[in-house]
Amino acid sequence: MKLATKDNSDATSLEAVARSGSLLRRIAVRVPTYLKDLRENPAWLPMFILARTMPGRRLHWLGAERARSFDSPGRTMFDGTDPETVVEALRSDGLFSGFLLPPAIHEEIAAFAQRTPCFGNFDRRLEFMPGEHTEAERQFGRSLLSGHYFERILECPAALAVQKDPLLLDVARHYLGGQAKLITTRVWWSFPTGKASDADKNLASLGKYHFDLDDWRMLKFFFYLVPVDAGTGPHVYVKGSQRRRALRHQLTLLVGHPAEDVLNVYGPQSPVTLTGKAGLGFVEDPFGFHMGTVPAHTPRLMMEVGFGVSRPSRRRFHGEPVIR
Ligand SMILES: O=C(O)CCC(=O)C(=O)O
Repeated sequence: MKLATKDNSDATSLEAVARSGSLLRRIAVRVPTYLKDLRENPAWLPMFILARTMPGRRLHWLGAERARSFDSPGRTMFDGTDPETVVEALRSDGLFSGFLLPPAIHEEIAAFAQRTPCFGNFDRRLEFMPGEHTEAERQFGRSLLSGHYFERILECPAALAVQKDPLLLDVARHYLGGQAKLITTRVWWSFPTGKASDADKNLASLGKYHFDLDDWRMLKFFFYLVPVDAGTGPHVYVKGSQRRRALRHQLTLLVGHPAEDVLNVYGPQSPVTLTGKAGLGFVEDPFGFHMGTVPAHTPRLMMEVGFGVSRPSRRRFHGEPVIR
């Protein structure tokens, strides 16, 4: 019994050493990128250090501009969505789900995506037609977990119409403060693939709870462009984790945390798995824990429109058009 305890504790300490080794490795590989961020924009450093803490975030709010009152934001495609209700849900849960893209809009973006080559795993050398994913994996000799359109999506008028919809900016200004601005627009596929490495999954933000630390405050609007069920890699958001933040998730160097750790803190009921028909939209505060999941059987096509409050760092984004 004693031996068993010793064996267990040896195993536990070996595991702890391995974990700290991999933690150091994970931090070390990021150092060159951090230095690049710093050179590009010195204001990145205080954000990077302080925006993970609640006091730091509150401090930054002192410089926020007030948004104008909610009056009709202009012609929107989201008729019937009340921006005030959206902002209230964001404040309490970090998430609002229930936007609906008009069919003509999501069908046009999906048709554009079907006929346009995308880039696998954020790598411009891995260009393929989305309908030829299996052949492309064979041709490139590697798994292709994602397929991005990068700047090509700006050639799709329906995607531009979503990006420019005044309701999105209105919600962003009321949630993030008056200086909120559009930063990114991306459309991409997540593909079912049995062979993706952890590195590929991390790059694609799939399979691990994480929070985004690209700005002091951010909002991401997501829209499904195909029906998404449990097998299509639904997005998952941990409700309330943007607001009630455990100290160890503030004083942490890493943005990704194991599911067990996240659920222990925010509760097993806190994750919301977002499934729904093509056109479903939701908006989240990405400081809350969230992740995509790897599709089990059907590719997922999704659009993101992101807002922030600072000049975005080009490096932070994966090649999608950054709007300055
Ligand atoms: O693909 C997804 O659902 C996750 C995207 C994500 O985590 C992110 O944009 O930060």
